[in-house]
Amino acid sequence: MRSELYIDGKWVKSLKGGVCEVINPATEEVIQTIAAATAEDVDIAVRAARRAFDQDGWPKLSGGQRAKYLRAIADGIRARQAEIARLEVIDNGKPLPEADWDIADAAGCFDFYAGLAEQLDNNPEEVISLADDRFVSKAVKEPIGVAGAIIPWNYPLLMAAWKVAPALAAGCTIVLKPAELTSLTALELAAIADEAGLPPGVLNILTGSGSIAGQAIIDHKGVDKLAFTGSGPVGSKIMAAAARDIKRVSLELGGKSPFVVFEDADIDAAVEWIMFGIFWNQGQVCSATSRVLVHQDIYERLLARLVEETGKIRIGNGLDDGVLLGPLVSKRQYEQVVAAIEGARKAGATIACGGTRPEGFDKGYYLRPTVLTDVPLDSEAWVEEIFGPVVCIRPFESEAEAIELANDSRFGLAAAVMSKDDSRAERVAAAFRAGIVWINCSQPTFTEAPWGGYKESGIGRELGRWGLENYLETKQITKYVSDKPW
Ligand code: TXE
Repeated sequence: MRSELYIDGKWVKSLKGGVCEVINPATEEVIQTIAAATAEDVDIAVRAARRAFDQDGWPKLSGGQRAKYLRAIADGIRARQAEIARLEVIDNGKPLPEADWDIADAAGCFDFYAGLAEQLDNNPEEVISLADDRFVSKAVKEPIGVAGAIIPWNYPLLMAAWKVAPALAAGCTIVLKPAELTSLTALELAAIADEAGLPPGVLNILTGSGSIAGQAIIDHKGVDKLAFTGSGPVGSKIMAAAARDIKRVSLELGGKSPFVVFEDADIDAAVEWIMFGIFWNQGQVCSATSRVLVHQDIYERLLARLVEETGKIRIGNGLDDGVLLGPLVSKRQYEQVVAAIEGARKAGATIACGGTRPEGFDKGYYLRPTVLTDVPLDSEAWVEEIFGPVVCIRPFESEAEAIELANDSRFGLAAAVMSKDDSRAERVAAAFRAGIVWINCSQPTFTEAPWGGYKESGIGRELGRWGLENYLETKQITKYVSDKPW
């Protein structure tokens, strides 16, 4: 396990020597201490990233040359997949098969952006047709510069990949801060990039707190672009910091995503997707479909099946075979989710199942998966992101009512609809005010497809070619080609 900062191609201690503790959420034991970077460490890292961008030639490499590094990183992740997946489990708590999937997906993300880096070589400029033929004009894409990226704890390595892979593919250099709760696999990523021979300064990974290391990154004048995934309040701070220096900014924030199930849907399939949509990763998923709206004709039957199936979910240490639900990531997150359930109960909601610690666990931040009914529409439980294994479910009468309830949110990250009537499903999908819409499923995520939210769920899109655009500027080059004097 690594514990130092990775700056300018070297492993170094924080200048002030501070550390943070890493706690295994399944056992509550401290498993490691990691360096806590300060503003001085961040300054050294940003200067290294600047030098790598401005002088050492990373953006001048062809896309194909950068792709070779990205593919080497993908191979490096895959070569150590099993070991990194276990590290993710002891750091974050998620079940091992989920961690294994995340790590494979992170490797796939590097391969995907290697492909897009290569395409930059084939299609570097776009000729623009002008009404005035005395000029010819073209648009070229160039990397923005130094990216400062800050990521959360729910998908530690995958979120690092979503930022690092497109930034490097575009020709940017990057300073990344993982969440203080879950930094171990990001440090392994640094080690893998180092083994892949990535030039010094191109990728810098600094562990530490949000208020010190994170704040220093977002405030640094040497950073040209901020990329963030995390909570809304911190997203606002990041946008305010970006506004001061007109930094480019992309934000992926929270959600309270709806899942609309019509009366013609298969109940068993719907229950499976509902559970996947809210219990995967202990519900600590920005796109979790945490508000389920079910047509009144099947509501009671579906609810009964959901409660029955939820009761069968095996809870335990993510490293144990057959476990489907691990502990929440931290004591704070556990307490926050428990408080949200208690708040819902006080507001008049009924706890159909869950809501308490499972029996037999005296250590670890475990919580039974929870289904809430009769949740008032103006209560916090219905309106705010809970970020835990807690779903609110209510009946609706008509398509119009379902759409209205679904869109009645300040968030707009994701939304799902289930119906055998394809034209109805497409109609509802079109009516959702959300950046990601699933029909007859919930949560599948593809590196090739755009990811991001409407409204307070964020700005910009990650993944796919949109993710690369996040790290590119567009330059207009116009030439006067007429023989006649101007
Ligand atoms: O997030 P924070 P927290 C939501 C979810 C959760 C809540 C709180 O509802 O319950 O946020 O989680 C860094 N300058 N999501 O407190 O604080 C911090 O160090 C710069 C949804 O853990 O937003 C970490 O690296 N950086 C979300 C990152 O921001 C700062 C996933 C995220 O932490 C900073 C996680 C500052 N001033 C939580 N303060 C999603 N969209 O998936 C903190 N950070």
